[in-house]
Amino acid sequence: MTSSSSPTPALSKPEFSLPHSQSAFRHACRVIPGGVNSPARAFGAVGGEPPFIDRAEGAYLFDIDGHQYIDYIGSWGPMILGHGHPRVRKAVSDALERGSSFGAPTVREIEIAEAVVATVPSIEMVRFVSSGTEAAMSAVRLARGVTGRNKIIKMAGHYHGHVDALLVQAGSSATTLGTPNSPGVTPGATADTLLCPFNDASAVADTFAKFPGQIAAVLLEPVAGNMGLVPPRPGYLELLRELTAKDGALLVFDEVMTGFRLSLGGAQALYGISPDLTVLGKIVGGGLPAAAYGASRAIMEQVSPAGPIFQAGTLSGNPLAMAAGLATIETLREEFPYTRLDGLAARLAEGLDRAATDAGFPHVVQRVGSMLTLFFTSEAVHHYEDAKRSDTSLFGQFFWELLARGVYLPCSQFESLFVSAAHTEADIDYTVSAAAEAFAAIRRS
Ligand code: KE4
Repeated sequence: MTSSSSPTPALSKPEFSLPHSQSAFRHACRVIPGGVNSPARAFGAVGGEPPFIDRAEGAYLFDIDGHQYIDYIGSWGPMILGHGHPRVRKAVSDALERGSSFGAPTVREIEIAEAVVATVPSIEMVRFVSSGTEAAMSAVRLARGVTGRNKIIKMAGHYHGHVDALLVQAGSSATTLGTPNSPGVTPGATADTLLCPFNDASAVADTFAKFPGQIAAVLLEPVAGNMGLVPPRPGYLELLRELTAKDGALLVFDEVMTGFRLSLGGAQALYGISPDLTVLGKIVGGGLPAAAYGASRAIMEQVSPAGPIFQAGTLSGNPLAMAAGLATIETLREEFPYTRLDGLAARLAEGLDRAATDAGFPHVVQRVGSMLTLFFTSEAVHHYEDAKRSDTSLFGQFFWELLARGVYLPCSQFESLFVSAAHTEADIDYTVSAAAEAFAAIRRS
């Protein structure tokens, strides 16, 4: 395929090879651990070596071997508007004309902070940082500082970045690569981390009963995306809200993935639950390095320099990232693509479900809004143990059969697909056709 406007690659699976990417990967491995700057990109779960991307536009990625792919990674969530949205591109280039980093405050930071306050229901004040990890780490410190308590409840299979205290049964690439509890994380760092299964409110209630008045926060992905897409059971989030309020612990929603994704106000708006603290990332930076954490004024005014709880960052509130994030949020507020995103993702989920059913592969498709996962397991996935029963070998085969047909899924069973506002029905229908072909090819092999 040549034009990025043409919606679909040829369905037939031409001899698919990645010679330039393979050469680049070998070179990368000589100077970068595993050849990548984040293990999620390493294809560890699906085997083989990753394509090296040359450029992206709209719903498409283009690799250095000339392949075009329909992109369902979307940079692992940020690219909800698609790649290279004109408004975002202009905002970043205009900002660049004025300089890339000052180490001093800018008006743009006020503008995006006000946009976040206006869109995320529970946030009255927000601090920007440079990654979701940094935002989650800062939120945990803030929760502990505000409550004067040490323990944190975390859900097995949830991922909050590579924070030492939270690398306990962590999801995403930690699970993919089999290192949910990383070497180098000391027992002391995780001594106050208490694990519960997701979607099991009685486990949380029992933990509170065991440690009354000692738990600073319950931290979770309100809709899990890092063990594959796992929605909260009906009433679960409400129970966590009650349990935390009753004990004086903070309810912390990690909305790095779900923020501005599942609705303009994120999962907390979708489910009508008001957390005490919210962690944001990905979309809030519009594809540039930015993340944030926010809460009530009373809580956030405890953060330095307003309060005693220290947190700092050289590139926090970076002008280019703020420009990209603000342009993205403003576009989402004005265009409100969520109904269309939901329709496209529903079409994809139904099509994948039909293709897997017709091919006779045990599977479950789980979706919330424009996030979804095709699990190769026969039972619904409610928590980490369910997710880990998936057939990751079959997922790897399916991944490569689709990649060879120009469809780029997230390269792990334990991730969520993302549909963007740049995807079209033609892209979705092509993906479903390619999935049917992929299943047929797997059956033949
Ligand atoms: P970062 O430090 O990667 O910006 O954010 C960490 C993080 C925190 N919280 C949630 C809910 C997240 O999903 C993430 C990061 N997500 C992964 C994808 N599942 C990022 C991909 C990667 O690690 O390269």
